[in-house]
Amino acid sequence: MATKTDSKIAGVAEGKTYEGLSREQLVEAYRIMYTSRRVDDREILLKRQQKIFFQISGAGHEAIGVAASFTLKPAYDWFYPYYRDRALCLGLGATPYEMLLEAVGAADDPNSGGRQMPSHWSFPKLNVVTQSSPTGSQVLQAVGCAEAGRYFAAHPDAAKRVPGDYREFKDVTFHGDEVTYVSLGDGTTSEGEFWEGLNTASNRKLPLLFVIQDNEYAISVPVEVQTAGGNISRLVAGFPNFHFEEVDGTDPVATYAAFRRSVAYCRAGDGPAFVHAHVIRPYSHSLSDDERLYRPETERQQEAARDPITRMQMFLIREGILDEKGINQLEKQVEEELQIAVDQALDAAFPTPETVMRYVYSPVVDPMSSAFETEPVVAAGSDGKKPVPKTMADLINSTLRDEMKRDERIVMFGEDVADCSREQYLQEKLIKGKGGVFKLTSGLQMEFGSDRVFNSPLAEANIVGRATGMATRGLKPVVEIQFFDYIWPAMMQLRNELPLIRWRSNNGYSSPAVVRVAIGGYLTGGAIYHSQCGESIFTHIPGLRVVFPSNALDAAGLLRTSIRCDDPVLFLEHKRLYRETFGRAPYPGPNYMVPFGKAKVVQAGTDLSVITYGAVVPRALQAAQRIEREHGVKVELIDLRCLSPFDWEAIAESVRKTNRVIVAYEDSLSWGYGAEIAARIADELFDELDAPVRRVAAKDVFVAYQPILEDVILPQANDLFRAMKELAEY
Ligand SMILES: Cc1ncc(C[n+]2csc(CCOP(=O)(O)OP(=O)(O)O)c2C)c(N)n1
Ligand SMILES: [Mg+2]
Repeated sequence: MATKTDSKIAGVAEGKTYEGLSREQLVEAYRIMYTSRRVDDREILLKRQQKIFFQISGAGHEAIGVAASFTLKPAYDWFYPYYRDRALCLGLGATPYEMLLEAVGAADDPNSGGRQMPSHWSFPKLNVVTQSSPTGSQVLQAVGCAEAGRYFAAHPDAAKRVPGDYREFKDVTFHGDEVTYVSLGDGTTSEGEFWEGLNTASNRKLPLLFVIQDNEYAISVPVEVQTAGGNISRLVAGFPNFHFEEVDGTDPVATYAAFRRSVAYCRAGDGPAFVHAHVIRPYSHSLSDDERLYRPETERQQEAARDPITRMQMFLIREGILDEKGINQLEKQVEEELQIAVDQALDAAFPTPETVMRYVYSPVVDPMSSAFETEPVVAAGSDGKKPVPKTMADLINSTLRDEMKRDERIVMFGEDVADCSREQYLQEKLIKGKGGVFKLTSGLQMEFGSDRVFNSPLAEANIVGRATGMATRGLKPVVEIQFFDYIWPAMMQLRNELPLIRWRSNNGYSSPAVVRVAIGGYLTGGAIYHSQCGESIFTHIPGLRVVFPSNALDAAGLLRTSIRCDDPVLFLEHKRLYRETFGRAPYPGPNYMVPFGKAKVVQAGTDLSVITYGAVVPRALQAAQRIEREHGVKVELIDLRCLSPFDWEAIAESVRKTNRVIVAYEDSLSWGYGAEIAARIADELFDELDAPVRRVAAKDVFVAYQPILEDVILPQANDLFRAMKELAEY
């Protein structure tokens, strides 16, 4: 518990306690609540003076923060708060100055270095984890955080620092009885991710404390519109393993009691707890909102009567804990301290423009460096025979196995990735086990156990959100999205969370998880929802590495780099290439790595360049061989392998040599990945070109089921051949 003992307040009487709170603690509670309210008031003034640029307050929610901070431990428990949690952060030990630094956008803002709006908390020294603006996206990360704590408690050796990969730079701390706090508003309980979080917390009996701060409004939308029946407690009551509390969250003593019981339940390992606290929202939603437009004066007045600050004041006086003089003295002290903090914050230096790109990626591990470039070491086959070339699926499976052996922080989950969730069937050897719909994780649960390889619910946000929370704690989740076509429920996490953890916290946190995804078409019958590409949607996200190998050897090398590096990676595995004859290779050994951003020249040539990747590589190769045979045109075929970062140097070098270039990709033509490459060639290599830049890609339509239609929609070797011929003749 964070308490200040330095100041003696007049009129504090000893003796009686209130739900276990001493009179000193109650004075301290009031100090935190009052400070919180006054920081809001000062920020509102600063916003009106245009010295800060946004304001959202914790007004009305202060008692919750005090109760939570008095029952949880900073730098021991973990915190996924939301923007109304100012009093919580103050109670844990953050200072008004540190908060005001975020409001002014200062370089030294400990939350984000001037990158996030005010009240977007991140205090690494307290275990308050970087928060974003999307409502509810913190819930599944908090689930992952709680799971990570449990995992490290069961595998303490995994927490060790190990030189040579991301582990060298990640301090892992954990406690066997730690609790993870996650809070959200009443409106946010309408988000699907909230329900996914409840489901997993309940099912896994996680030490996760859900706190619903119910001020009855989500901006202007009242709670009865959000929540069936108007009360979230009634709706969640059926979740097993929970301890539930519903409390008047404007009453610090009652709220404290509810938290004390809830935290004890979580800490004992009995399961998650759910505190539903009824609060008020006296200052409109934010400074951009005027609630008088949708709430009549009568309703606002009724609410004001429950203001936790005045209630607490009256309580202290009534109980003889502080007299009026004591209250005035405390408030004066807070004002004086706050004034100093405001003056200091207004004097703080701003971040300089050249820092904007800092911490998009890890500043300590460079996956493009030569440290990630190793030679294959191929063991002889049995009886000294030549080693057998293996499929991409085989080599991915072997790479995962060897990395799991090497690094105990790796956990794997996703839909169907386990061999068998009902372990006894495995133990009794009644079944062979599944290990993924494409069998890429086959045998891993059997070898490494069910706490390292397990099935997730059928919920993609759940997979990526939990992975993000786990990786923030230092685990290395290597999770699977079964089909690229179904990645979209995870889009909030993939666009707004996972790749942003480091940058938005100014390197306070990082989340280097690996998301493996089965992608692509050419399946004959894959149809609309088992054939999609769409990689450019993800290469458009700063902070995310995107890899797309075309053959077994590259898949092994790039997957190992993905796992050992310190950035989040989207690892795209083409389903059609999993078991293709093209591109098989013997296993290149347990340390084979390919650096990111290095293309491969599949075939050297002098007449025209084809820049491509994935399943178009074998098709382009076929076309290139034919055009050389039939027309003597020598094509230089470049496989990018890694899409973000991509190897611009290799492209430029090739175009300078051939002066003609085709950019080919499987995704639909318009706005596709190749559009960026083509634009950059036109921009930077215009003088080198003897012909226009050409693109060969799918039609601007989804992939149809009937093979005749699929063939005409996706780019084929014949399309590439035609384009090569035209361009060579141009
Ligand atoms: C996913 C998402 N949708 C919409 C918004 C815009 N928005 C910000 S806060 C908010 C209302 C949140 O209400 P509630 O969960 O009740 O929390 P409160 O602000 O009342 O404490 C909305 C709609 C957002 N930030 N994120
Ligand atoms: Mg609300």
